[in-house]
Amino acid sequence: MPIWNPEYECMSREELRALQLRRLQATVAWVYDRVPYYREQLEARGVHPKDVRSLDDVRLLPFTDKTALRDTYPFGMFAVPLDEVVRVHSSSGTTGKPIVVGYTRGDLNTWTELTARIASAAGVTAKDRVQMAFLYSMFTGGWGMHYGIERIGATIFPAGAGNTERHLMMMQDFGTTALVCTPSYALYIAEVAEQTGVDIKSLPLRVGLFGGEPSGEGMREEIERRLGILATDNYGLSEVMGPGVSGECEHQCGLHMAEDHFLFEIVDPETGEPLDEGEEGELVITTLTKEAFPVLRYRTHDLTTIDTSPCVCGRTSARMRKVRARTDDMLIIRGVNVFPSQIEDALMQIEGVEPHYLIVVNRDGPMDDLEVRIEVAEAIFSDAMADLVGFTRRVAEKIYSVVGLHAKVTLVEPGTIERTAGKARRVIDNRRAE
Ligand code: DLL
Repeated sequence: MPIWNPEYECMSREELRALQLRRLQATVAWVYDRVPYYREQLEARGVHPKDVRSLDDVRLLPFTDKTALRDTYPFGMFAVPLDEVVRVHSSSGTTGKPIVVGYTRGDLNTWTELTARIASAAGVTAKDRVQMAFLYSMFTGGWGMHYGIERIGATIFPAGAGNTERHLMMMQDFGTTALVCTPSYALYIAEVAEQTGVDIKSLPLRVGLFGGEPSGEGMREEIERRLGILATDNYGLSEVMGPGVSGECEHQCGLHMAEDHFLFEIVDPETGEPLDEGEEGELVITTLTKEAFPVLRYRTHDLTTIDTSPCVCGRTSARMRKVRARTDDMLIIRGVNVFPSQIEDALMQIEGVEPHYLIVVNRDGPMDDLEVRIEVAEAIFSDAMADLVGFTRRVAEKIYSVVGLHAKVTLVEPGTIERTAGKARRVIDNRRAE
C-alpha cells in the first residue's frame, strides 16, 4: 500500500527527533509571546523558551488540563487574533460549556495532511468511494476526516451521521468501498442492514475507518465479521486537533502517531512522572506546529502504551496501543477498580451476547451494586427460561473472572439498548451527584 507522505512518515528516528526539537522550541516561543496563560505558567516556573535545549526539556513545561481550557472559554487560549482563525470546533463535553478550539488556514492544511495519512494508512486511495457517517458539526470527526479523504482524491459522500437506511441505500447504489464513523455506529448500520434484508457482505464495501470512542478487539472482530470488511482504528481529540493524531495501517498493530506534528509522552497518571517505553500510562501531547491553538503537555486522560519498534508497513513513527480506557472513566465498585472496557472484553467472549451493553451502578445502602444489561441474539432470547438462567449465570461468571466482582446480569430484548450515530454511552453511574 502506498504511504501518503514517505518523507515524513518514514523519516529516520534521529532526523525526526531533530525536527521535533526545532518545532518544540518554536512552539514554546510562540505561546510565550502570544498566550498570556502560558506566559504566566512558564514565568511561574522560571522557564524561558531558550531553556528548551533537548526533547527531555519538555519536562520543564507545565501540564495543561481541561480546566485551563475551560477557564479561558471561549477564545482565551488562542495564540492568534480571531481574524486569522478560519474555523472553530468544540469538544463533545456533555455538561457545561464546551472547550472551544480554533484553526488558522495553516492549521487546516496540516490537519488535512494528517487525516489524509490516516485514510491512506487504512488503505484508502483515489479509487475509493468513501461514505462519511460522522457528524458534520462542531464535532471534529466529520470535517476533519472529510478534507483528508478529499485530498487523497477519493470520492466522498458527505452523508453525515444518522438516517441509517439512507446510508444503506447509498452503499448499495453508489458502490461505497470505505465507511467512516464510530465503531458503535458501524455495528448499528450492520444491524439495520440485517433487519432490512441488505446483505452488506455482498457489496463492494471493503474497509472501515473507525474512531472517536474506544472499542476492543472483540468489537473489531464483530464489525469485520458482520460487515465483511477490514476495520481500522484511529484516534484523536479536539483539544490537540481532532482525528489525525494517530491511526492504524492495514496491519492493525498499533496506531501510527503523527510525531512530526505532536510530541507524545506517557506519564504516571498519579504523579505525572514520565514512564518508559512499553509501560502503560496517560498519554500527554504537546502540539509542535499548531498556530491558533497550541497546547503544551495536554493531559488526555487516555491510557495507552507506546512502541517505537519498526512496523512492517515501513512507517517509522511510534505506535500507540488502542486506547481502551480513560483515567476518568474508571469505576470503583465495592473498592474494586473496573474499566468499562474490561466488562466489554468479558461480554465479547461469550457466544450469543450482542455488542450492545450498558453498565449501571447503583448504591444500595452502603453497598455498590453493579448491573450489566446485555442484549442477546434472537435465538437465545426465545429459548426456554431455564436456558436463559444458565446463560445469565455464564455471563456473570465470565465478568467475575475478568473483574473480580459479582454483577447482576440483566437480559434485555434485542434492540432496546440505545443506539447512537455518534459515541455510545456505556455507563450510567447513579452514585454520582446528578
Ligand atoms: O473524538 C476526535 C476524533 C473523531 C477521533 C473521529 C477519531 C475519529 P473528542 O470528541 O474531543 O474528539 O473526543 C476525544 O475521545 O480523548 C478519547 O478518550 C476518545 N477517543 C477518540 N478516538 C478514540 C479511539 C474526537 N480511536 C476523546 N479509541 C479522546 C479510543 C478514542 N478512544
